[in-house]
Amino acid sequence: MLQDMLQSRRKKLEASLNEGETVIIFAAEPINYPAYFLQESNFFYFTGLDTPNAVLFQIKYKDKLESMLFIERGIPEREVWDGKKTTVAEATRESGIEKVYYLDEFYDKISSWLVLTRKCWINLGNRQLLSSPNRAQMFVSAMREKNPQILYDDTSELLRKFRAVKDKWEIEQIRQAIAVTREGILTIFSQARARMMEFELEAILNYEVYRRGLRHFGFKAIIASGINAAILHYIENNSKINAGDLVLLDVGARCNNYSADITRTFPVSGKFNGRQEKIYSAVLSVQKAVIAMIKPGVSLIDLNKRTEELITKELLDLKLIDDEKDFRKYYMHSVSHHLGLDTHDIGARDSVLEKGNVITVEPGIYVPEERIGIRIEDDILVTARGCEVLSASIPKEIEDLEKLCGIQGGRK
Ligand SMILES: [Mn+2]
Repeated sequence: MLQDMLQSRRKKLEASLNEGETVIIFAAEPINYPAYFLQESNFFYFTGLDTPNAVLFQIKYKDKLESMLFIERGIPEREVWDGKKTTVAEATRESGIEKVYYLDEFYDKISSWLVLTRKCWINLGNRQLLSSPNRAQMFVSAMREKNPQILYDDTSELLRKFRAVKDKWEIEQIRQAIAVTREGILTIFSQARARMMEFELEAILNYEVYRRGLRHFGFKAIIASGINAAILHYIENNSKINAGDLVLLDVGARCNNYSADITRTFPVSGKFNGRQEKIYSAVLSVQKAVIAMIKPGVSLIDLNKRTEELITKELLDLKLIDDEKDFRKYYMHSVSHHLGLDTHDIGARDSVLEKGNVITVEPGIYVPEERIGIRIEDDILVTARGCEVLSASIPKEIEDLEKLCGIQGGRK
């Protein structure tokens, strides 16, 4: 099924390119070898391959997309140490690309095509002032002299509209990532106790995800208890959880490079106190109201505006602010982003929703002076007439959380 999808993605690319336009995508380099390799998202999108250091070259010529894939040549003496490289046969079979060559043939094979190229889309990425250039940037510098007629642009501009609409296979991967993340969250709900360290909950999450066959996460888990939950990007996860604290989990396993992104906030002792319950209910009702708005034609800007209005009203009711203008003091971020190969997936911040988009909805209220930070985040698929909450089976109602979480009094 992935092979069919890869084929149809390349067909769509073929239809959208002008004659003589070229797309060059460099795969990721194995920087943290051997600990962790994460493929470059655009490369994965068109090849389905986790092969490091490869290059995908595509050009539209005579109305047809020519695709060529370049991979590292396996050297037997090295493979004794590093393991086998992807072979030409494997790369062809998995990607469906027939023309697979070795990297040392790259310039020979592409030079005659580059003469025909006016415009080249390439994954340049960002150039940091002091860092060394990446392979795409080095390639462009080298080609400027040989083929000065070529105009270069970053692939993200071109591929935004492709990747924002998920195909069936992609939605399946996100569902699977969510299903596995759910198991981790439910186990944390049942095993978390006061006086545990936050990183113990991270260990539970890791174990539950690993043992279901997923090895990676979309991002470093945020496991934040009490006042730490009011620090938006708290990733230290190294505090002791106090009895009575709320614990915020912002977590997401990755399945075939597609990420889940879920936030739940729960009472470690198994019961919300009055104030926690009030603030939690406020966040939950805002979240539900915003999710109810989602359908094709609504923009992320609409969702943000509505969230701000609703949160402002809640903050006034909670007596946290007296002046509407002050809502930013307790709600500092935006409510939604696209989700996919990247946790913050490409897809413009002002994009108008269409069928097949997958986005998050994640309002929060953060009150450090009361040691409370609450965020609730679900992953949502935009459907023809509305939406489907992909993470709907992960509990977030107060009575469900109180049933599932903790035993009062802490660990024996
Ligand atoms: Mn998110």
